[in-house]
Amino acid sequence: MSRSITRTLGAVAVAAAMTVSLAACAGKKAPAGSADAGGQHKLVFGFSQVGAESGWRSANTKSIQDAAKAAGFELKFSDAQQKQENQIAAIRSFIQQKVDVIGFSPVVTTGWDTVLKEAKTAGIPVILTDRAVDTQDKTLYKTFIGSDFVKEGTSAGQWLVDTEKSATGPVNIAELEGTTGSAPAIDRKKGFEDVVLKDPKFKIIADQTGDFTRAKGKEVMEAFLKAHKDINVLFAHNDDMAVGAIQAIEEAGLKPGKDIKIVSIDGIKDAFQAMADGKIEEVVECNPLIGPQIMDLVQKIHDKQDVPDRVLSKEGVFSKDQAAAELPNRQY
Ligand code: GZL
Repeated sequence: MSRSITRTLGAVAVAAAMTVSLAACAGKKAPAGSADAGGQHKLVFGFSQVGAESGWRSANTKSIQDAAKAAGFELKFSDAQQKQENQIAAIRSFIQQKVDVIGFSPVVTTGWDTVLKEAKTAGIPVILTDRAVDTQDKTLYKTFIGSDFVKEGTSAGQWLVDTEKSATGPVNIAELEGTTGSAPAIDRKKGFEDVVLKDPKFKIIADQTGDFTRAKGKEVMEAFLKAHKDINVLFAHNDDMAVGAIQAIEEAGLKPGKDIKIVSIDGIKDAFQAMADGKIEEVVECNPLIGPQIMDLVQKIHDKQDVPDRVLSKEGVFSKDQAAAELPNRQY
């Protein structure tokens, strides 16, 4: 066979091989994970967590990690240290690694469309957990599993209205808000204030973010107490800030539960202990233990099954007279 024909056939063979491999790359993404014992591709789930700012968050992280292991998924986990830029970088890394499904709890509600469009273009489905995003394009994620934060705020507000129904007022309220721009901070504030501020005897005289942490909650409460000698009630958007505030109240020589009544949200063990000690009056539960439900949704999404647009977490409301009995049951 002439040299020129051999060369031509060789070039055609190489081109054909390239086309197949490119088609393989373009059509079916190479899976990111390893195979399991049976040689099956392990589902790879990339998850970007807000951070480790509170007892709630630590319990949520453990629930996700334990549930991913139980489901036999390969979990690529990233802690964003409460910075949106770190979450965006993590999601881009998951896209580069061609994970099967991406999940994240968005630290704030805005600024996600660009990176979520990149995930959609890469053909990687996204699940929102715990907190929502503010987007017009609902095709950017498959489902959102988390609490109804407005309802949590309403529950806290209704407790205060019921507790103070015979008071003529003024009832002066200090509000320790969660992370500025986060769904729980926005919605808990809305739910609480929509109920409470209907009655002019209730006045919010101090209102600032404590970023959901104990340290910041204590620091801001110290400032509140320096500026105001007439605080009657503290509404804390989470228990960690409430526990920090209790330290500030006691260091100021005041009695939490007597001089300042506290209502908080999450339901961590330390808050139940504070209720049992008479320092917190009411805790609205916010359930972090949603790992198993998340993995069930991840599997369904991966298998191209339909999933609900919205999955609500189940949770309750507890008052201090229930605390001692409930404390042994608390899982976080
Ligand atoms: C609520 C969650 C909040 C908790 C805080 O679902 O996003 O973030 O209330 C946590 O404890 O920091």
